[in-house]
Amino acid sequence: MTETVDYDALIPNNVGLADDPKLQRALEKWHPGYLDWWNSMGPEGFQMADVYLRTAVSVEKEGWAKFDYVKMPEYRWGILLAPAVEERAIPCGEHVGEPAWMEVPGAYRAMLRRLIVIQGDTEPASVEQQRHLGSVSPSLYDMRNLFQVNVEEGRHLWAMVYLLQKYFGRDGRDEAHELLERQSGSEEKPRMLGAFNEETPDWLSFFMFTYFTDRDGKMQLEALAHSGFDPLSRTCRFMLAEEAHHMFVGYTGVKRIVQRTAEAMTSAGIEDPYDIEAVRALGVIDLPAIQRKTNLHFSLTLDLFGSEESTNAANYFNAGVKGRYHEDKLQDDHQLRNDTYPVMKLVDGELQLVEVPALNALNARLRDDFIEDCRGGISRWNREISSHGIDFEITMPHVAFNREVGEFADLSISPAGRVVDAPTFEAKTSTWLPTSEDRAYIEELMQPQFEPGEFAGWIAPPQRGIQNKTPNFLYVKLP
Ligand code: BYC
Ligand code: FE
Ligand code: FE
Repeated sequence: MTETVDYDALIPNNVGLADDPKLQRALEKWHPGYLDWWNSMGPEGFQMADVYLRTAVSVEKEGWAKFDYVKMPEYRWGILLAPAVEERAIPCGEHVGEPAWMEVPGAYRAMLRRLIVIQGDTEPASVEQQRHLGSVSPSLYDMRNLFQVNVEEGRHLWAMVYLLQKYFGRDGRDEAHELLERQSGSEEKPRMLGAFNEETPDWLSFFMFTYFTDRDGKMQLEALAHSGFDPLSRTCRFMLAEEAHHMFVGYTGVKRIVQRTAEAMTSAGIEDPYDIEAVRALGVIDLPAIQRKTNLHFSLTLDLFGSEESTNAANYFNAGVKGRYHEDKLQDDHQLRNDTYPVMKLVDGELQLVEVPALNALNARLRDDFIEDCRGGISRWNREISSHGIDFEITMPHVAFNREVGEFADLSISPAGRVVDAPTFEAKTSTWLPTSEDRAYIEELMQPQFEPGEFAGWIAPPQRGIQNKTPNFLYVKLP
């Protein structure tokens, strides 16, 4: 016998859940499977810990950032939509200016379902990828941030499942079920997009992932926030508010690592960042290894934008189901019928920009917007390094480096953007991408530090804690 759950109380929502018995029934069916998934695939070993988490209980200013101790399986995964914009119009494509859809338009049902499923699939995937990291946290502060990210990605899954169950009938319920069946890295039922089947083996990878890959989340959500399907738009707008913290975790995480490395080098009198043996003897992560991780996570994330030229993307835009980044701020006809956009391609053995119809180049465009958005944090990492008098710069590799999707998938391109042959690429891989030695060394560093206010030796403490608490606040009470 199943217990009756008061879903309206359990799930903070602003979607009128109490008055929607059909949706309640669908959630009642899905919820136990979600909890099973969370308990078996979510943060391993800490389900009983009391974690100082932010919980969104409403979208109002006072409501969306309530902090308290909570055991993760009891987190209140809300279904929250950003406030409706009155008389909102479809922002792009052939229906531009028409009233936004409150229901799924029949003609675009398959398209919307697919986009929502792909978005939904990434959310639990990231939780699966990060499930082993808690046990090697460099501090309770970092552990709390990891779990905050995890519960919010869980909530993002709820957000997509809400849309599927509310608007897509039986198919939607089937898709909601499948979202709990696929598994990151699985042979038989992998997650849908490449990067979400990769491992996140250590905390440097976690920070790179939240800096780069969560930023793909930001870009895609921003584009979907301009959907003509209003419930999707409102859902994504609220998710974006949470995404900022995920990227903050990544940005500050890498910054604290390079800070610690630079400090340690300076106090030991090591000037050469490439004196790997000497740097590693200090128990910190050498800057070239950090560059290799950057190269890896950046290139994996670029693949998430799909092919540079895509008729799928053109169809999404034409239909008005997915906009561009900052669609509302762009000054053009929002239809792109006669426009072109420069896309990088290999022409006569050289990488060159080629003008192509703008409608077909929307994936390339969003990817370019992403690359711009990555710059700020990286230059602040570099300022941190140079402030310690160390001569080293972390750079974004060329867009064509190490790609498996799109234009450059079959090419061998160096991080500097030079076309090389396959054997050269092979021979250089160990300077361009993380090696097994890097992995073994970093793994060795991943020792738990669970004393309040203490931090592992390879990462500097944060400048301040979460929600005006100090870094030594008891962010996680271990059972
Ligand atoms: N891996 O026409 P194309 C996030 C497939 S992250 C495997 O270029 P399209 C988060 C593609 O499906 C944001 N397959 O594709 C971050 C297509 O297959 P079919 C997630 C790939 O559709 C951190 C074929 O190749 N949200 O939220 O224009 C933590 C042809 O490609 C990949 C979204 O992505 C790949 N990387 O573009 C937690 C938004 N790339 O049709 C969460 C929704 C492409 O031939 N998704 N393929 O079977 C989309 O807008 C689009 O689906 C994509 C792909 C931009 C992903
Ligand atoms: Fe997310
Ligand atoms: Fe995220």
